[in-house]
This record gives sequence, structure tokens and C-alpha cells, in this order.
Amino acid sequence: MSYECITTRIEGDKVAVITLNRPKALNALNDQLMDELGAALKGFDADPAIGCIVLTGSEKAFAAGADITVMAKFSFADAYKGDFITRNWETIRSIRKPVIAAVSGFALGGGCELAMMCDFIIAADNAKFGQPEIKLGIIPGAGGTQRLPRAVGKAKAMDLALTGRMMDAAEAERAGLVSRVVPLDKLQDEALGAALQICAFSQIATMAAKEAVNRAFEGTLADGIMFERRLFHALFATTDQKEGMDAFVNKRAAHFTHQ
Ligand code: CO8
Repeated sequence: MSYECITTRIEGDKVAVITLNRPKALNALNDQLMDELGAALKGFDADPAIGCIVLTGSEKAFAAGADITVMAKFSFADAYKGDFITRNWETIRSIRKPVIAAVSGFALGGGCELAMMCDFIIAADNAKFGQPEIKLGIIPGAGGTQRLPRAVGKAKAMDLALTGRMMDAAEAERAGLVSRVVPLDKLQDEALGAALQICAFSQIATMAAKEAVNRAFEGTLADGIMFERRLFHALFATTDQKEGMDAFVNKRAAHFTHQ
């Protein structure tokens, strides 16, 4: 499939890399980009050869937000009926394989929200995160007021949403928004390395781990603990569990078959 606003490639036969590609607009999100991203994510999620997906942008921008030139003319009816850029948002949430955001440069507004939709964020040292919508007379509209406080706590989320200031990579790591910060020239290798590491594990186990961790954000602690327990028990029905534990006991490397 050919795309105009993203590019895709496969690394090591098992990692899908999706690159946002609207360089002149700092990868601002529009419906075409989001439709293409949704289609690519769904395709890779359904491809049994793919174990992990990396979502990235350019050195200057992961994504500088939703496309302001499109939104500038919107009436309430346009925004409400059109569901601009968010009509595909749930697609991202429905992806069952791990998705890593590799962020360099600006991740602002919808760009920050898109990064937060991924399972974890690896940032380059030049990354800048923020929800600057307040400066445009609006508020975050794709989960920023909900996911950011869950990631960094109320105080910092309020600060970012109310002042519109940007947070650099070091602050984002301290706050818990990103899992690792690496020099810009190491970002792609670091994300690919993490993705390949994930691919080497049982795909059933990585999917279950993703599902269980996500439960921590969407329900009560008691529900989440029970959900985790059930998945944990279910994994003893897999060949990969037998292989993983046998390999440990016999001091050899495990070879998972994703069964
Ligand atoms: N939309 C459209 N174009 C953009 C955007 C954007 N979000 N961001 C940058 N661009 C364009 C610029 O207009 C410029 O285009 P041109 O060269 O044609 O003038 C080009 O990208 C380069 O940008 P700058 O010259 O501004 O580059 P700088 O390095 O000087 O500044 C910044 C970079 C700081 C990132 C600056 O471009 C900026 O502030 N951008 C806007 C950031 C922003 O406000 N983002 C939030 C947008 S609102 C949003 O995301 C809401 C999401 C809600 C989703 C739900 C919808 C229903």
C-alpha cells in the first residue's frame, strides 16, 4: 500500500517502523495522515511476522499537533460532526502488539497525545513535549487532559495544560512520561533494539503484558489485579511458557514459537 503522509519499513523481518512524514508542517496531524496511520497499524497488527511496531517522526518533530490550518476555519458543527483526526484514535488503542513511540523534536498537542497512545515513549535528548492548545483558545481534544495527568500527575499536567509551556526530555523522563532518554543520534537504534528484544519473547506473553498494564489505567486496582491473575494463569496453557521455563531450568536460550 502506498502512503503520502507516512512511510513504513520492516527491520529485522519483525519490527514495523512507521514514520510520520509531513516535514513541511512538522508532521502536523490531519485526517489523511491519521487514516494512513490507522491502516498501517491495523495491517502490521494482523501480520503474524511482525512482533512490535515503532512509531516515529523526523529529527525536528515527532508531530507538532493537529493541523491548525485545517482547524482554523472550523465551526462547532465541523469539529463535532467531522471528528477531525480523532476518528481513528480508537484504532491506535485497539492495536494488540506493542507500539513504541520514538520521539525526537516537538511532540505537541495532538503529537504529545499520539505519543501517549503508544505503549511507551523513548525520547531523544532534543524532544519537547507539551499541550499548548490553550494558546490557541482551545484545550487538548485527543486525550491530553486525561492521559497526561495519569502519566505525570495532576500538578505537572495542569501546569502544562494551563501555561502551554513545553517540557524538555529530561523533565519528561523525571516526570514519568518517557521511559528512556538517549542522544538524538542513538534514538532509532535504541527504539529498534527495544523492539527486537520484545520480538524475541513470546508474542502471546507480550500481548498479555500490554493488555494487563493498560488495565491499570482504565479500571479499579482490584479489577486490574484480577485481570492480571487470570492472564497469568492462562499463560500456563502456552507452549512458550513450557519453553521459557525449561530453557531457564536447563540453562539454555529460549526459542519461542508464539504458540
Ligand atoms: N499545524 C499546522 N502547521 C504547523 C503546525 C501545526 N500544528 N506546527 C507547525 N506548523 C508549520 C508552520 O506553520 C510552518 O509552516 P510554514 O513554513 O509554511 O510557515 C512549519 O510547520 C514550520 O513551523 P515553524 O516555522 O513555526 O517552526 P519553528 O521551529 O519556528 O516552531 C513550533 C516550531 C514551536 C512547533 C511551532 O511551529 C508551533 O508552535 N507549532 C504549533 C504547535 C501547536 O500549537 N500545537 C497544538 C495544535 S492544536 C492540537 O494539536 C489539538 C489536538 C486536538 C485533537 C482533537 C481534534 C478534534
